[in-house]
Amino acid sequence: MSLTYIGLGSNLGQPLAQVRAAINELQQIDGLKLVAVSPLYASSPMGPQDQPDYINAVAAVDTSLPPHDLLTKLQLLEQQHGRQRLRHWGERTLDLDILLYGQQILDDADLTLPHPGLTERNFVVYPLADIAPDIEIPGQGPISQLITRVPRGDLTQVETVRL
Ligand code: ROI
Repeated sequence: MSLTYIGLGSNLGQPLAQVRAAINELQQIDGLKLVAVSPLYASSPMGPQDQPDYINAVAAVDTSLPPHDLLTKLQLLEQQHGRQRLRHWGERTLDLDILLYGQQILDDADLTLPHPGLTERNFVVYPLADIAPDIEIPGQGPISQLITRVPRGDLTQVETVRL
């Protein structure tokens, strides 16, 4: 089993409901056990500003699925949410990103681990630190260090999640 972290994001079609539903659906995936979920946050868009605010969270899952199998399952879940991606760095119904897969470093056509955006995104770094305050990001250092370089900005906690 590998401890992995998944980033959740939505800014279309009732984002709060999308993310809540996705958390429940993650628990239905065979070979995956949800270990922890950060609070849900509202965040202003990174990228074009003429799009709605996002709801973001990070989930910790223990999984027996290899990285690419996990990716396939997550992409299926995105599609079940009628995933729309209207433009590059634009709005989306549901985005599920593998942020970290154990301490694995990987870079191929489909998957880069750790996730390349991880270290500069407030909506990833803060929720990750909520549930993994002692984690070491492979090639980057401890999260406690990273967080000092990423301003919290207008990231706002919306609700906590009970498992
Ligand atoms: N901005 C925020 N705040 N949250 C996201 O999840 C998010 N996802 C993206 C881009 C378009 C980069 N901006 C985002 O993919």
